Amino acid sequence: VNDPRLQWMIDDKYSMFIHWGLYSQMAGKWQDKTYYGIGEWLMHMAEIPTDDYKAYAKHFNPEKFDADTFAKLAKDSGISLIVITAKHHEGFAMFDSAVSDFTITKATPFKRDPLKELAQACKKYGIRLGFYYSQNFDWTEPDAAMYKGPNINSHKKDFKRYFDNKVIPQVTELLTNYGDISQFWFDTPGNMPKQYSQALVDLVHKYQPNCLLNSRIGNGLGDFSTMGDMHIPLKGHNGVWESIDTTNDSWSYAWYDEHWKSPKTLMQNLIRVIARGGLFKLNIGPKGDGSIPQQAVENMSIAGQWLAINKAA
Ligand code: FUL
Repeated sequence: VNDPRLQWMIDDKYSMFIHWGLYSQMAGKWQDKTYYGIGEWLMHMAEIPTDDYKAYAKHFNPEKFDADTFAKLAKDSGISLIVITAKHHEGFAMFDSAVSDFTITKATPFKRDPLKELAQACKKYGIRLGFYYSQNFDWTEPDAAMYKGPNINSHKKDFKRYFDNKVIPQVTELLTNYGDISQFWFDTPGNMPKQYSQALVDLVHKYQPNCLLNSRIGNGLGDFSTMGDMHIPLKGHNGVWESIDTTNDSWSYAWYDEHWKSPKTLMQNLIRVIARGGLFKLNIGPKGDGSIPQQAVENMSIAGQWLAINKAA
């Protein structure tokens, strides 16, 4: 590798992904109707009006959330990095943010900042922390990509306004209030112009020069490549690359998704990725109450056991 900052990732090979947000509480269901697909896309699939979606935050009270459980699961699974959704396409901040009221600290009865608690737990267990942030899609912001709310036809989109007033300040908060951040995982850049991807690179480098960026920052930037969702390239890929997979079908928790991958399937995926020179990121979707489905826990640690044996050999 040319960039020595990437060495720890290459050595570790295995990381944990967590999809957790307001959608986890909805669990794939809106007004008694189930929308099959991926849980975190519920707002889009069910065409939930922005105001109704935002108002739902008062039902989100993940009292079973225990940051130590996640850090310990990582440790026990031989994982050195946890990347958690700070803001997904739904636009909801899972952290305390000064520039939005649509946050877990202000809009829910829970009021706590789970990312702060996770940062502390990670520190305690010696686990690295990373954040997922949806920079281009934000379904609650009229100026962001893919907004479908009221007045969508009469609204004159100004992406820069959304970017300057929400993305830059929130990413800054995430880079300055949570200690060392090892990875910033951006997503779905679509046609976002290069100046925005570059602004994010610069911002991350300014505050956390060792923080690594994935290719979904867009426009050919980023320190390593993330393959398409659940894709394992037949012949590997150039440079440092990762495959992302999940323990069942959906990334976030959905009540109907009992399609847990068998240990054998997960093991095969992991081995294919590692053998082709890649890194493996495996996702779990905690429930709306903050607890982790037991199968997800088991799948996470099984893959880690194999890796531990083979790294030692
Ligand atoms: C995708 C997103 O749209 C999904 O919701 C999920 O976060 C996955 C890891 O990336 O492209």
